[in-house]
Amino acid sequence: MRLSRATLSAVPGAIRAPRHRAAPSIGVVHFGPGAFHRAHQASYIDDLLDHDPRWGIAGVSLRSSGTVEALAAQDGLYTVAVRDAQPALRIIGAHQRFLGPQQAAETAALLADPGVRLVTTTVTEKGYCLAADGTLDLDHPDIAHDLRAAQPRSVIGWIVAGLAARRDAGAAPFLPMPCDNLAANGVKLKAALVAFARRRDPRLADWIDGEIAVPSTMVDSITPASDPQLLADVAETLGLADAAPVQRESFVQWVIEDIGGPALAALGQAGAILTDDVAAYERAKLRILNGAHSTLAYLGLLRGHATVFEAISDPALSTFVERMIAEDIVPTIDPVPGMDLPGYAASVLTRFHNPVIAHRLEQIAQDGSQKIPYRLGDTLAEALRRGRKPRHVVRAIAGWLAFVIERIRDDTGIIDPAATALAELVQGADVTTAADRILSSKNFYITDNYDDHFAIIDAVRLILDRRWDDILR
Ligand code: CS2
Repeated sequence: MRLSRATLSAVPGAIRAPRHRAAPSIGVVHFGPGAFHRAHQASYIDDLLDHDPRWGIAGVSLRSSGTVEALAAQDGLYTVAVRDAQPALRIIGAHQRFLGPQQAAETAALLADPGVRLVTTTVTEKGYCLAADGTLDLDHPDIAHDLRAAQPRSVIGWIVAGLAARRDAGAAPFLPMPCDNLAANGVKLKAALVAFARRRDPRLADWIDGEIAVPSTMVDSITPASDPQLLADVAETLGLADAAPVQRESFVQWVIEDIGGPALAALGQAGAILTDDVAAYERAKLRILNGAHSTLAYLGLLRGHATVFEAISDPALSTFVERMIAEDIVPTIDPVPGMDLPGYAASVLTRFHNPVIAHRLEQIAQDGSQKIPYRLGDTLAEALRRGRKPRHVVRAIAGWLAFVIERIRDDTGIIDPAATALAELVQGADVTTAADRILSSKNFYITDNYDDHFAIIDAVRLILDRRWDDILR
């Protein structure tokens, strides 16, 4: 038997499930209903729906229809497995619909519907189609397509189309809110929307610029990709088959720039932190947690580890990461009152030591060209401004380059939107030249400081020679 509204009563009573809830209406359209959104944001909204039925979610996938079809077949229900010291399962019923790339007319109708007051996105860093300087890449194939075509392909094209429909109908706009790991994600999304609209309709661009506020957010919960073991564990405990469960740690955090309005008030009631200074939270999370994650991913894979738990249990690597956080990262973040950065850093390391979560380093290693600038590059730049020498961060960035160069040279390949461009720079070049070319390319902004540039290249050579005593000291 498969999980669905009809079989919900068969779910063991001890498992939290949306059993006696008034039918929610759709108040949120979410682009990118992958594992992270379903484990994180949907948990908050699921809590909210217990007492406020206005915020049901329509999940829209712009790329693939597989998971969306599986979820539609389960009436939108799925399991979140919390994998931690106290494991628990929970059935989420926050989604009223799941739409795939073929259902563009339905997506357009929802965006035009004034009942939809919030449009959120988890499309990963690359989904915003930004150039290395953080502004919209007008040459990006999806953006070029959306500037010509009536039916958008990119999330930028969709949000602008939705806002245009509201304006044309004289209806109140929705609130666009990005939920990906980019620094100042609200500022970047807003600028991208305005830049896109500017090319199509300058008056629309002025209207978006003047009328639409886009809050920045910080999202956090470790969410490994679903795997066959998860499906088996869930089926056994539930007594029902779930084709689309997700897993996460118990820790969840959602910090939102408080720009007011009903959607944020509702999310605040559901446990999101509303603040005037989201940037401090973003910086701390991106640079400490994600910076350490990427460091463990590249250096860990090069040292033969497969998961975060394995990598952080490697004493040399874990000491290196601890020192990187304490000596390079924490001193370059200005905390806000009440923020305890060393305490936060310690809690992040404890979370990495979770033995019941198998978070694959290969998953974290994906899309490095999009992640490294926010996670490690910003610390490098900030250290330079403060006259500090962040020697661990230099080596961590070198870890990414060493990983890229080795994978391209031995033909195992990398998963990255810039994989082809990176391969062109690496092929036929020695290590020094390959690293130098990547660091010098305008497509991959890491640093424009001469000393850091060459220090990174030296470290790449040491890593590829497996001179670990020199690198991890
Ligand atoms: C990870 C993040 O895959 C990755 O790159 O660093 O997904 C990380 O697990 C989350 O940001 C934690 O909130």
